[in-house]
Amino acid sequence: MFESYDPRQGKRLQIMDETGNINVSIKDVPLMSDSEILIAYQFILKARVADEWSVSLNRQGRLPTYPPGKGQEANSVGSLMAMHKEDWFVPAFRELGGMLYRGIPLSKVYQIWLGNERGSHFEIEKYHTFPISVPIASQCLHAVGAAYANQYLKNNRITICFVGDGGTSEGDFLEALNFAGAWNVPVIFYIQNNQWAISVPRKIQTRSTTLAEKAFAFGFSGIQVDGNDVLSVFAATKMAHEKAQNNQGPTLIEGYTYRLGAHTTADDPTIYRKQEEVDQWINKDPLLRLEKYLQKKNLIDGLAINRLKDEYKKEIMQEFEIAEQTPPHTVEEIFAWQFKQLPEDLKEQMSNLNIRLKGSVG
Ligand SMILES: Cc1ncc(C[n+]2csc(CCOP(=O)(O)OP(=O)(O)O)c2C)c(N)n1
Repeated sequence: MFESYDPRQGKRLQIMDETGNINVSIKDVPLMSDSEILIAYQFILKARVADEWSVSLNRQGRLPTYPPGKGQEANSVGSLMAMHKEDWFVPAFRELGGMLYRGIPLSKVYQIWLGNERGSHFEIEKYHTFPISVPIASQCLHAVGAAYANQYLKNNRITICFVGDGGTSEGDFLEALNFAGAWNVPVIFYIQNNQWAISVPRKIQTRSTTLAEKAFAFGFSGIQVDGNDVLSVFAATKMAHEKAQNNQGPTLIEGYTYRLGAHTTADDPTIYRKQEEVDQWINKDPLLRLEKYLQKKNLIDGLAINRLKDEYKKEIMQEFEIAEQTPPHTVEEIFAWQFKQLPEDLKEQMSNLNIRLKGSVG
């Protein structure tokens, strides 16, 4: 089923365009129902409101750092909606919408950006989600490990792993794809190609025409989708999921999208990119096209949108306050949650850190 959308032939899947119109000639992919589209809209909106508040909290001096995901939300929301609850979700750090869809408390995400390691500690078996991963592409190897374990356990769980376009140049990404192909494990790699890796544009990141086509070198299929179209994201992930469940191995999905905001709140993108480029992408906003579609179908109106925004704002502030009031992590907690049994070298590092910190206090 991926043959009709081969990225090497310049194909990119788009089901809903920028004006909110659905291409009815596309019949060979799974489509979202209107009630699913409404759910997707709500989570994208929630992530958008949280994003805007987070930048404002940073400017107020209450949140030291934050990586905005504005404009990219359809990628993680649409793909997570196509996965099952018990499948594994391995995020990078720009998948807020997907984390909200999974039900992970926003306070956990805020703890991370407040520098509190407790944000990495949540009920992993309840949410089937790995902690946020900042070391670029390192999570791809963890995801293949998880998928390998699931293959061994024959539990039919699929793993989805997120990475950025810059991450595709990392050795970890390439090693992960190689192992995934060689072992034929049930994993989906989802690249959020937001066109920029901080100030490095996608066009100089690699000579490949698309990122999706890299999959073929590792022996599995890749597909490029309009990452601002939640229906395409959902359809591609659903097909990849079915393929993995049928033991047909990994898939690489490239969500073609754009980071409308800064890389993080410490970045100033006006130094390296032109406003005209940003303006072009504002017209392709995933939220606006859904709004147009839902309004045309009388499934939402301005009043309901404002009501949702108010409700989300209240919840977001409550969650932020929980995170803000969380006591700082202890030295032990920095080491506590990665291994079931702490390896000897990390035990030594922990005790050295304790000695050093006591020394600097005394
Ligand atoms: C291994 C590693 N090297 C460098 C960094 C610093 N760094 C943080 S984000 C980033 C760019 C990542 O770009 P991309 O993969 O496209 O993801 P995006 O930030 O655009 O979501 C870099 C180099 C890091 N976190 N980890």
